[in-house]
Amino acid sequence: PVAKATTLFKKHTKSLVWGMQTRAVQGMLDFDYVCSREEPSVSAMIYPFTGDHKQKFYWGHKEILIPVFKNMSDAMKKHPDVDVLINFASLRSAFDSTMETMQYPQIHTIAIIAEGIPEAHTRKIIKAADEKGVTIIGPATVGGIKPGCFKIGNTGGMLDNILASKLYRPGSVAYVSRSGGMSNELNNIISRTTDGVFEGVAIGGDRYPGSVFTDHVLRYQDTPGVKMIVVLGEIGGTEEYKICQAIKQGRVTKPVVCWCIGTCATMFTSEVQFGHAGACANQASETAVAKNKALKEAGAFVPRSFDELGEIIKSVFDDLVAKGVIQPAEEAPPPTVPMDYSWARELGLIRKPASFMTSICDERGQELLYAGMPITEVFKADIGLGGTLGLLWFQRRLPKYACQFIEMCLMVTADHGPAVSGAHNTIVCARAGKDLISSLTSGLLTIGDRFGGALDAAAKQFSHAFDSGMLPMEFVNKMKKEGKLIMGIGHRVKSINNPDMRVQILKDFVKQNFPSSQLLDYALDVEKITTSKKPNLILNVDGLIGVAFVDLLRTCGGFTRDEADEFVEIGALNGIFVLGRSMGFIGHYLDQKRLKQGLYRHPWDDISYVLPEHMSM
Ligand code: Q5B
Repeated sequence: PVAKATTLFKKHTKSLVWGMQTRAVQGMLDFDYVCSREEPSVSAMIYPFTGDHKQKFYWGHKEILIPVFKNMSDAMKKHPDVDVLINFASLRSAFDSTMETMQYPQIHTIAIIAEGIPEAHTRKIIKAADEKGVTIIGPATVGGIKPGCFKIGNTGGMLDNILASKLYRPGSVAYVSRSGGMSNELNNIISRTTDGVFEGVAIGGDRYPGSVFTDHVLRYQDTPGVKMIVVLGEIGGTEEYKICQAIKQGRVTKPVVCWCIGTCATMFTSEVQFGHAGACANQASETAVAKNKALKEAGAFVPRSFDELGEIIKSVFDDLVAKGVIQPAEEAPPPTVPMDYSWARELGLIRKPASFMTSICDERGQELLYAGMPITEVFKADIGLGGTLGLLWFQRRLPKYACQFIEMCLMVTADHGPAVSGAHNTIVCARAGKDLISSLTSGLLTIGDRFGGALDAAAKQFSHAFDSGMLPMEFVNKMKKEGKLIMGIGHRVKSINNPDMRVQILKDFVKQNFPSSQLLDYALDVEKITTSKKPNLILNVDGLIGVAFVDLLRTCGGFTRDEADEFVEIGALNGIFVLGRSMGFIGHYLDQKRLKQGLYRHPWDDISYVLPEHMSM
């Protein structure tokens, strides 16, 4: 087998990250920055599921781009200085990607994060790694950290934790543990009791970790900067006995503080399987109690319980300081890294006025809310399309008759044939080969004062005349005098002789169901006058909906007068025609496509060409 490196991470170590773990990469970059590294420790990411591209990250206050490669070979070729790979692949692909990584001799350390990799696969990885001289950290680990140099993925937690445990600069204590969570605890204990962590590795909780306690303890023994070693072992396996042996044989001479977790297992009458796959004593020698005893006998510093671990670490450290082995360095403050906006907000440290305000719909929670009403309730209460529109347009739970009226309005305005302006435009657009949305909007854009868009103006004109006490005749005369058309009056084809049944249906409903129809009655009186002049000057569908809606808003009990007026003012009522007629326009679009109608060209004989005579100058 090829010899493995003693030093896994240096101040200039560069890595590749396998997997789209942008948060972990940002965490590594922030760590690099507080460590005053000159360059980011992540050179590139590998993600086989997208094409080559770049991802944006922060380097301190600056934004930088890190390349993402689809193929590992491209990443390796472009970044020959990389010697570490952090493998975030899932348990299904971790084996293949790790084996692939080992084909590149530039890589000497691989951290495998995934849990649940089959033991047979891990053993193959270990065999290949031994042959190629690659150090494996993991699987089933958070990784490791070397203050001032390198952090594997999410090790050490968030930046505030890294700062609190002073992981931005090296101390004299190196540790190795199985658990990633407990390595955080060690970072904390060591930072409080000594000059800090030199390096820490969590080898992972599997029965067959890629590297074992002694691999790291021996590395630490051979690393001059490490002055004392902490090992946090646990129940299960016999690895800790190899440390005993190394101490007894004089291979390890630096003080070793060691504690095996899981001493409580002896209190159970049956065998206990702890959280890690390997944390189970299959024989007496694998118990934490037996291993702690052996370590103590071998000369390691072993506390009486985990609670005492910090005290023992401190006393060993103080002794080394007293002997002059350790000269604690002067503290220098780390560079500041700006806090992420979302995190600062979560901590309540900052506030910012929102750029957007909304009061109709909230999709953030477990359930979608329409004006405060959960979507399940919308269906339970069976409020229908009219009720839903009431919630989203008027933010009110409208009475049943109002919901019904809205639905009827949508139904009667849904279509009025292919000849009307909007449908015509939709058809011409569809026949020009355009898509549904273009064809629909081309139809919608014709809606205005003359066609389908007279609802709001009718509501305003009639209510203004009515509210100011004008008699219907006075209103008609005033409009005539001012040369203005009465909105909601008149129709191209409908007249008193050819009544519009849509208007009749809505009129009957209003009369039977609305608490009051004052404005409708007023409009009908106006209609009597206008139709006496010309039979087609009827109260048309726009006019009827316009005035009836004013009656509804004013008398249904859900709105103040100001609110009712505001809805008319801001153009809510034309929305009814727009929404209803969209159904018809879409129908016309689909119809034209289904009928495979070709490009429309208006016939010449239907166009009167009235150009001016050519005059020579
Ligand atoms: N005169 C609708 O005009 C139309 C008058 C009036 C006083 C009036 C016209 C108008 C107001 C806007 C309105 C919605 C353009 C209509 C709709 C949806 C639709 C459509 C469909 C569907 C029709 C002839 C004479 C003139 C005019 C006078 C006309 N309107 N006087 N107030 N409102 N109305 N729009 O037939 O003395 O001869 O010069 O603008 O409510 O769009 O199905 O087609 O569902 O799709 O072309 O129902 O009324 O009449 O303009 O030639 O006028 O009547 O001043 O008098 P016409 P014009 P004079 S519903």
